Formats: sequence, structure tokens, C-alpha cells
Amino acid sequence: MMTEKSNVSARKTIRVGLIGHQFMGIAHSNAFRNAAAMYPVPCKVEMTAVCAQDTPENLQAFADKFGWQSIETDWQKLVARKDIDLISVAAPGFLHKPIVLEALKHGKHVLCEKPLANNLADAAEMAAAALKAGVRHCCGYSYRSTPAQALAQRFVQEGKIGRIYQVHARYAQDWIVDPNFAMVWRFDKAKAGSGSLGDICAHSIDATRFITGLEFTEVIGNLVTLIGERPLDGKNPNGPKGKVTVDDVAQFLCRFNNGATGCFEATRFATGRKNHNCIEINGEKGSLYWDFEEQNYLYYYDRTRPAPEQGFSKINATQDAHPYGGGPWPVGHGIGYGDTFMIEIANFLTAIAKGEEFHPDFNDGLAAQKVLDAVERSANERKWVRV
Ligand code: SOE
Repeated sequence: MMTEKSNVSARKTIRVGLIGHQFMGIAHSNAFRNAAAMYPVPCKVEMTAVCAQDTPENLQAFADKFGWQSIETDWQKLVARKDIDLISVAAPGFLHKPIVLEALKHGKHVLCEKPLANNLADAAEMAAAALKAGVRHCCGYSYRSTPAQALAQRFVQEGKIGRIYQVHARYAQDWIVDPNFAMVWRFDKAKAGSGSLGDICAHSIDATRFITGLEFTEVIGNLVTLIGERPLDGKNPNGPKGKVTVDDVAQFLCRFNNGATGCFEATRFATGRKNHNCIEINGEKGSLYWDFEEQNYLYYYDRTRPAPEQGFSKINATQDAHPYGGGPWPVGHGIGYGDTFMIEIANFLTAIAKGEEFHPDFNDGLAAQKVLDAVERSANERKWVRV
């Protein structure tokens, strides 16, 4: 992976502009507002402006609630502002490339939500532009910031599970099992790029690369749309409908660069599963299992223990001995979903302030996009394809 020499001098205050004020905009706002207070970030944070498609009144109310100093209704104005150092992109996927390229042109550091782009060509262009700009860049694979996932990576690096044989990952939600759930941008390929594949399977792909250090070499994919059209107005289920042009369920088998094999599924139709993001890694000397719905715990099986002692230990990854020390709270109190964005953004701000390398960056975003692209090509061609 090419590393870049940063021409960023250490900054005392990092002035932030946010684009997007829905779910991810809220997660970013909460993180920028609290990261430097809750984690040892070596700089001040100024929440300079927020931009989103909304009425100025609604946007001002959002800004007042989260502490953004000003509002912009035109993202091109926001990314050009001289009083902003970092642009945080929490907008739908089709806007990632135009916003990021423009922000990089203005020499801004950029945090862009995952997946990096709606297609591989755009992701490659964004990664190249970020390298050329010599700034810090983050692709928002926030689950790397859970202490338990970071502990899993440490265990693999220390050789605790030995040669990795296989990876099994499932990211299961059920928020659209109701056929009357109305059309939203996430069901429109032109806006979202893909469905479960890019939205949630991308997290499993990144978590695999992060924890194991392996690279995907070939895949065979299956993309299924279970409900092909949805009401344009949720209040009028029998009214006009829109066509769903993305996958509801994404499944793929894969091989890795060490010969290991993997099985991945991401679905929005797993009735009863709310944010069941889990991964199991099986190795010669042991196994690791993590489930976001028990995100403070890592399950570890050590085959090198005397036979009578072997079993999955459930490690509470909130001790001081663990990455991030389990967050700012005392041992055993644990972290929540919002904390993962706070940890990610605290790490990103620190990398900017110190001019240090940061991961997950746009190269990680591009690596995940290559797998997403291969799964889509494979599903279309109904055969194994190389990544
Ligand atoms: C999908 O519902 C989603 O919001 C993803 O887009 C996020 O990346 C994930 O963290 C939670 O689920």
C-alpha cells in the first residue's frame, strides 16, 4: 500500500465542516462534539459549519442542537471555506465522489462515510486524488474502533490463532421486511450504488481485512432483490410504486491470499435481527468470534490449552489491558455504537494534529470497493471472478 508524505503541519485547532444531518450526520456531530473531551486528542476541535439538504430553519435547529457554529445549504461553498480544515462527508453515496474531489482540491482533510464510492472507478479516482493532495483521509469503517475488534486484530498479529483457515461473516438487519416500507434513496442504485452489499457487507469485508490482514483474491457472489417495488409514499401503500434497483440480500464465497476461504452474507431481510454484525475467524491454533450486538466482548478459543480447559472464553474487552481501554469509562462499563465514531474521529483528529498515517483510509476504502465490485461482477456473470 503506498504511504504518503503528509505536508500537513501539526495543527492546534482543527475546524470541521459536516455534510449530511441524518443518521450518519448525527453520529459524526456527536463524535466531533465529544471526541476531544472523552479521548486524549492533542488538538482543539471547532465545529465550524454544517451543510445539508433542508430548509435553513431546520438546518439551523440541527446546528443549534449539536453546536455547529454556522450553516451552509450549498456544499460547494462549504468545501471552499478558508476557515475549515476538515470535511466530514455523511451524505448519500452518489455525493461522495463530487464532494470529496472538490474538498481535496481545496486542500481539506476528508472523512468520507463507507463505502467510499458507488463504484470502483470513482473509489480509485478518490483514493488517487487524496494521495496527490497530501492530506489525511478516513473511510468511515467505524467498527474497527470497537475495542473487541481491535483486540481480535492484536490476537491475530500475536499469532494466537495461527494460520487462518476460514472467515465466516454475517451482517443481518430486518428494517425493510415490511413490503409497505416506502422507497428511500438506499433502494435506488443510482443513489446508493448497491443495497446490503455496499451498505453493510462492506463492513464485514473491511473487518476481515482489519482483523486478519488477509486480502481477498477471488469471489463468487449472489445478489437477490426480494421485494422489487415499494410504495413511493409509506402512508399510501396502495398508491404509486417505485422500482427497487439494488440487492436486498448479498452473499458470496471467497478465497484469500493465504489460501483460506470465506463465506459472507449481508441482509436486510433477517426478521428479528436488528444490527447483527458478526464475524468468526478459524485458525490452526484457535478461533475468534465477535458480534456487534455484544460489541464489548470478544470470544476466543485457544486450542493450545490443555484439552480439559479448551472452550470459548468470553473476554470483556473493556479492561485497561485492551485497546482503547474499553473507552473513557471504568472497567466493565463498556461502550456503545456512538462511541465507535468518537474513537474513530479521535484517532483521525490525532493523526491530523500529529501528521501521522491513519487507518482506515481511502486505500482501505478502495480495497473494500474492489471486493464489492468483484462480487457484483460475479453475480452478474454467475461465475468465480478475481478481485
Ligand atoms: C444501515 O442500516 C447502517 O446504518 C449502515 O449504513 C451503517 O454503516 C451501520 O453502522 C449501521 O447500519
